[in-house]
Amino acid sequence: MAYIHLPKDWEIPASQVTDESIYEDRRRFLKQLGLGTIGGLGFLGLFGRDSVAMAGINPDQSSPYPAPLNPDFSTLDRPVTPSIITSKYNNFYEFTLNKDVWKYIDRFRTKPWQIEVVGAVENPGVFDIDELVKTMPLEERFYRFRCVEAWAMAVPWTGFRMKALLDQVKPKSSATHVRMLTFLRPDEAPVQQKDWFPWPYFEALSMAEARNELTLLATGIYGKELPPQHGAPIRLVTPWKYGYKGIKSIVKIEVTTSKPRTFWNDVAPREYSFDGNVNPYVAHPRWSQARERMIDTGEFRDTQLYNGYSPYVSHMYQ
Ligand SMILES: Nc1nc2c(c(=O)[nH]1)N[C@H]1C(S)=C(S)[C@@H](COP(=O)(O)O)O[C@H]1N2
Ligand SMILES: [Mo]
Repeated sequence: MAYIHLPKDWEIPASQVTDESIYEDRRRFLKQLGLGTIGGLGFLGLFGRDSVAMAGINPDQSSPYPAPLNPDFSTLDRPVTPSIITSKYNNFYEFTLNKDVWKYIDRFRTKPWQIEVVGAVENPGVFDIDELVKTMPLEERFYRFRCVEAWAMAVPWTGFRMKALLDQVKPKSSATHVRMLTFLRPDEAPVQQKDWFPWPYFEALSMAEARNELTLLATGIYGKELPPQHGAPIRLVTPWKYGYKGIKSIVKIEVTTSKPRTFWNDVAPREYSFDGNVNPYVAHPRWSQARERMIDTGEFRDTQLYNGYSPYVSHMYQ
């Protein structure tokens, strides 16, 4: 596992770099939502500088950001990881096998972007991302995030439930799974010029997982549009699963009538299961999954079954 070397000033906890105006803006935002100071003000101190954007009501009415915070997902058991850390510590193998994806992302064009939704559905279609963010019910949620490599973070995603999109295209009764595909553009993504992996990256969920309350198609993070290294313009977020299930920069969603294969399970089946559910009791063949390391503070925490999301997901695995 790689270590990250952080400049000294990044080591200041977000709670100490958050200034008064952010508290005030955030408080006003919550009030306008009719949420008052839900969750107490404690968690507000956990925001980084980027929360200035997410805190105020955006005067640009045409922007969908910041989206309303979902009160059911407004607090976590750990501080939000500052964006300056998470935007420079990414897995996006199309660009590099190291974490410094941000250095290799300049050629990647994420606008315009369309996503095709096809397969066993009544209403297949091609959706423009600009349209989707205007028409889908965008919301903000704080989620824990756990990579199979045993590092962890906590981030505010903005997106909509995958269920909302599925309800529009209407899966047929024969539908069992949802398969998702990333772009294939070797000109823009240098590692796609290599045959080390079966590009493009592909992932899948069961229909129940796809429709689960927690499953988001994210278009934003920290109250803004996703930056390219996080999988712009649209990526999957399934917080009870290891990060590799969260396919980035999706171009196609296919509703299927049998269980699809998945990228990492094809590449190394002993190391990466189809399910990819976070589980402290099932070790990776090369390391324990009992603990996780927060990427900002370096603090170790006990891994939680389903990453702490059992109440939402355990019924799917009985
Ligand atoms: N297309 C694509 N999606 C991907 C990956 C990738 O290499 N390519 N890496 C996965 C892994 S292993 C992780 S941990 C997360 C990382 O998401 P983040 O960089 O936004 O933290 O993206 C996932 N989605
Ligand atoms: Mo990962």
